[in-house]
Order: sequence, then structure tokens, then C-alpha cells
Amino acid sequence: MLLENNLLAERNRGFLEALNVYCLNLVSSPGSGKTTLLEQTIKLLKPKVGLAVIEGDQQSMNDADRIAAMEVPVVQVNTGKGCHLDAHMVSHAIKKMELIKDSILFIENVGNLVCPAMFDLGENKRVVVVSVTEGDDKAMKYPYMFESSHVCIINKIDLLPYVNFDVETAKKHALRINHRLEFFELSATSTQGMDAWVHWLTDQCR
Ligand SMILES: Nc1nc2c(ncn2[C@@H]2O[C@H](COP(=O)(O)OP(=O)(O)OP(=O)(O)O)[C@@H](O)[C@H]2O)c(=O)[nH]1
Ligand SMILES: [Mg+2]
Repeated sequence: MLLENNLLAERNRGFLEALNVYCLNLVSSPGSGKTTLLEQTIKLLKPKVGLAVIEGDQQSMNDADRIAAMEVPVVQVNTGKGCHLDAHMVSHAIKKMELIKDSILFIENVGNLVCPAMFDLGENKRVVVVSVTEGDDKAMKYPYMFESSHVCIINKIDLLPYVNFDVETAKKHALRINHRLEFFELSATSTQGMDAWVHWLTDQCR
């Protein structure tokens, strides 16, 4: 089953590469701010580059409605009892959405720090979002997600004065699992730190 997923993921990767679409897979526990981060990223990037989004949730159209409100093409995938997106679901979604050349495709995975780690979707980079309300020990407890990610966003830094979260400790744990991780510390609601993230994104798809 994983082998079949990985073969399909490679096909997705080829399909996207042919269109020069840069694809990011956003993973995190529920509520760490993936959709809010996407909304803010869209605000900053939409004038400069074509964007599209695939939303993964067990149920509801909530996140797709939020993205559609920003006039960005979006497909909602509901996984039902499933706890992650897989390459097959993404393959269907990308064929539905008429992606444009030289654009960025964001995939927001189902909120879950465990299962999505195992499933390559054909993305260029995997981005794990951790918010400061979750505790700074997540990388130790859910190592596979951090091991398989390229970027770690520490979100909700506006709440740091109110919670027991040490940014350096969180980074230290994550780097112990994956020393190549790149970090961004930001607040998707106050927009503090968003510039560095958007700058990195623009650089990546150049
Ligand atoms: N204070 C603060 N709240 C935030 C920030 N980012 C997101 N939130 C809030 O966190 C809650 C969850 O945000 P979402 O963007 O829906 O989180 P999500 O990761 O997409 O959630 P799921 O799709 O359910 O996994 C909302 O109430 C957001 O307003 C932030 O940087 N600071
Ligand atoms: Mg969401």
C-alpha cells in the first residue's frame, strides 16, 4: 500500500514538474494555524504568483470556503474516517483544478502529527507547523513528522508571553531529529515574521 502510494506520488511530482508548479505539503496537529497561515500567505503572494490549494479534512468544507473567499482555486478533499491525505487523493484533486504554469500549490493535510508523515504526496517540500500552545516537546514525541519535513514553522509567537514554550528548546529537539530543518518563527494572525517565510517561498520557486 505504501509502495503504491510512493509510485503515485512520483507521478504527481512529474505532473507538477511538467507545469513548473512548486508544491508544499503543510502538516501539523489540528488547529496549529495551517489555514490561517495560508490565508496570510495568499494575501502577500497572490499579486505576484499563481496559487492553488488542496484542503484535506475528515469532514466539512470550512477550510476550502476560507480559501475560496480569497479567490484562489481550491479543492476540498474529505477523507471520512481516514486520518491523512494520500497520493491517490491528490492525483484526483490536481486533475480537477486546472493548475496554471509557474504557480504554487499548497496542500493542507489533515490535522494529525502521526499518519501524514508516512505518505508522500508528490510535494517538493514538507512544512510542519507547530504552534506555541502545543508544548516545545513535539519533535521528541512525533519524530517521523519532523524527520520527513524540510521546514518547521513555529506559529502563534504572539502568544509566547502567555505560555510555557521555549523556542530554543523546541528547535533543539527538532534539530536532534532532523539537522537539516529550516525554521520560521511567526504569527499568522499578527503577521510578525511572515515576510521571511514569504521571501523564502518566492526564492524557492524561482
Ligand atoms: N493567537 C494566534 N492565533 C492563531 C494564529 N494562527 C492561527 N490562530 C488561531 O488558531 C485557530 C486555528 O487556526 P486554523 O488556521 O484553523 O488551524 P488549522 O491548522 O488550519 O486547523 P485544522 O485545519 O483544523 O487542522 C484559529 O482560531 C486561528 O485564529 C496565530 O499566529 N496566533
Ligand atoms: Mg485548517
